[in-house]
Amino acid sequence: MSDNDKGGNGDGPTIGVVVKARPKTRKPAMYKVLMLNDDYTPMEFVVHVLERFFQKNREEATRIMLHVHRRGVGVCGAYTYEVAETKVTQVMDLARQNQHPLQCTIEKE
Ligand code: TYC
Repeated sequence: MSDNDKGGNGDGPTIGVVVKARPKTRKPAMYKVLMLNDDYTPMEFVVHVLERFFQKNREEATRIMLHVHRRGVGVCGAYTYEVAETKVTQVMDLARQNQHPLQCTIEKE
């Protein structure tokens, strides 16, 4: 008897289907919200945005703002798509209301 017909009924090999165990809940894809540097938006406005929309304390908000100021781009946080999209809209709306050119964008993790 070969390995493929153990437990068969004699009419041929017993075919096994390999099923990969997979939990029902899958981790959602995460998206980074990136902040971009510009020459005009005041540093304190960027810190305010990071505190208000990204739940950063003053120290962390200042660290991220300075990183963006020096490097050109930085990560504000990572969220599910809808949350990330909402944060981008909130930041851009507040920036526009205050006539600052601040830009942010989304990148899939
Ligand atoms: N570069 C700006 C300035 O010198 C500050 C700034 C930081 C602007 C981060 C945007 O995402 C930004 N006033």
